[in-house]
Amino acid sequence: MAKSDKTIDPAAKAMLEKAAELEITTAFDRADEMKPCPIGAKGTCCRNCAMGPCRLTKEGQVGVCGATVDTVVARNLARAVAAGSASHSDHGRDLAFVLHGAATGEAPGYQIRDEFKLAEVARHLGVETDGRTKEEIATDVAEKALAEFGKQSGELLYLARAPKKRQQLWRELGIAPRGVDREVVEVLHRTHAMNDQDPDHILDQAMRAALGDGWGGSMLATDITDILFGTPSPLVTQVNLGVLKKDAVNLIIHGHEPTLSEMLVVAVRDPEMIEYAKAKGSNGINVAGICCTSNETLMREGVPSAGNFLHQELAILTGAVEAMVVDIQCIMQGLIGVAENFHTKIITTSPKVMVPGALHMEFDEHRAPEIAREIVKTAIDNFANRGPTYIPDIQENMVPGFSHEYIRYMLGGHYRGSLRPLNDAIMAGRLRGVAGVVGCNNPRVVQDQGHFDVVSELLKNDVLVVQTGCGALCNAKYGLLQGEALKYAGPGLREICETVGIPPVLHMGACVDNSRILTVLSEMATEGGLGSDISDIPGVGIAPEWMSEKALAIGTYFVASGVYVIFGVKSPVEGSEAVTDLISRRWEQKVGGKLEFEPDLQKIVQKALDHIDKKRAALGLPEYDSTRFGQSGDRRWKAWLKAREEGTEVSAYSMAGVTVEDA
Ligand code: BF8
Repeated sequence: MAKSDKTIDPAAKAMLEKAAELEITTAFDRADEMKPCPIGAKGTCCRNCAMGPCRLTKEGQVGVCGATVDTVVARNLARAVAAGSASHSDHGRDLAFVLHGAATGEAPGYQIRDEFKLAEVARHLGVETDGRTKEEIATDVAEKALAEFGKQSGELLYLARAPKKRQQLWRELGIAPRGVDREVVEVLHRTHAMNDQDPDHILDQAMRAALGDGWGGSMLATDITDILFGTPSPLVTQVNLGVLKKDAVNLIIHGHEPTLSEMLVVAVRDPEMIEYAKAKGSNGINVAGICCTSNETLMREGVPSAGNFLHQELAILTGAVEAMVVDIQCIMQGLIGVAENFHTKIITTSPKVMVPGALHMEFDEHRAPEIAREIVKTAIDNFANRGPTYIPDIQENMVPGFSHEYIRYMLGGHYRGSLRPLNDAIMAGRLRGVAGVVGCNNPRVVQDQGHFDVVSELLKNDVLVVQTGCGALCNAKYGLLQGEALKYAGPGLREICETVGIPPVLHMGACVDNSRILTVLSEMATEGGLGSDISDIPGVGIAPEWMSEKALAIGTYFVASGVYVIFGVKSPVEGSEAVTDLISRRWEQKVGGKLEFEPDLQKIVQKALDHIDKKRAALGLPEYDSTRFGQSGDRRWKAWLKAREEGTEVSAYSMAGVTVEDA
């Protein structure tokens, strides 16, 4: 495959050509050179003790200990889910520590920005609010949150946010998580060599650990981030490599935790720092994000995004990046090799992540503003070392920031905010259903193709799409996260979007913010009209380009919450028919949700629509009919299209505060 065929993004295409010209390799090349191990790919390699590794390749073959292929495959999936759960949740724990420091004054520079959210979280965690200062409340909230990680018995407090029926099911099945950490530890214990050997039983514990992430660690991460930095609401910003500036110091923030990146944003906006940058010959400082740090900062601060996961090396190839500051997760070690060809400094900041060849400037929440300024100064001082630059002039507008609080607000204001209009639209058939399309890029498939094809096809079929993580950044690059994207929407969906004033794809945040989708689903299920549990809702979860263990954790907690989840790329359980059957069929009987792996994008869409229609039928809702709705709203639309065809001047119209020049 030609290099430029490995992505549908014109900016990425340009950078891959540049990489070829400079003879610099990236993940796109390494994916070609490194053929996946065929045994590991199917999940049939067991490396859990020194009697192996045992590679189970033949029918009926067992490991040295006697482990069957089904046990090995289940163990490997469970361990991946545990690793993903641990990653998100540990991120949540760190946020809780920062909240504690902000409340007690030990973390100067941080504030409690959202008191409403604090009060709401306090209520969920059983923290008294009457007559208390926000600092007192926040101290208790942080301590209660931290206790959720180490809790040994009972169940997580946030489980009460799920529909009652769902909570009951978790209890009956024995998969209601007791404590966030405990469930992860138990997966590791059970999957130690020669321990738990029943695939069903092993994977029940994987669901329990994943639920501890979704309804525990991740949900706490989301809530505490909102308390500290504000609950997102829509704003306008830009995405893709064109956001880098030729004449300014470019600082890229990459990773996940917003604690340092928020401080970096403050530092780069400091007039003293801007003056310093100008004194060094630049035209100021430009900060841009990559991956989930980008999602965090673009939806709260409007910081533009340089792109999604596979853009991290490409950004450095522009030669215009003075520093790439990383913290945790999704940070390719290959960054160092690419940066060696340029002046770019890779700066690690987390005590958990060191990268050989990087400059380590360790983050400490107790002196965050000072460290942030040191990092920004390091980037500025590096501007003088910049060589030739090549920044593709490609960027797109996007409207991020649809927190569940904002969704409720936009559907009825403060006086009657609820998800009622959303449920009504699904019940009437204006919306066929809802889909969460989330997750990564994976260089084993064409960058962004999966996200774009799946989402644009769902929109055409009147499915309202919410996105998080790199999937959201992906489709933002193609204009799907703004009003213009209504041209992709079916008539019913378009009518709803025009009425409410929203794009057809709603950006709901970073990967930890998939917990926001759980909250929306839970509220839809309890609002009335769409059954009484998440598994009743005509909706699906899709990760078309997944690559990370975190994605498997997310997928598993959605399944255990009752959602049909489809992953693209390939199946990590292909080596076991029994495990494939368990997660794709028997899990549905057990928890109402199921997990499938389907590399064919068209089949993903078809399966998603079939499932949505099946759920509509089960609820007794009218069969979806694309011709039934959208006529009144369409008139203006059709008049607009006709006027445009005739070459008549048509005025721009406004949606959600965004001026749309062309729709
Ligand atoms: O947590 S979508 S590539 S950046 S794992 Fe990573 Fe995947 Fe991006 Fe955010 Ni999520």
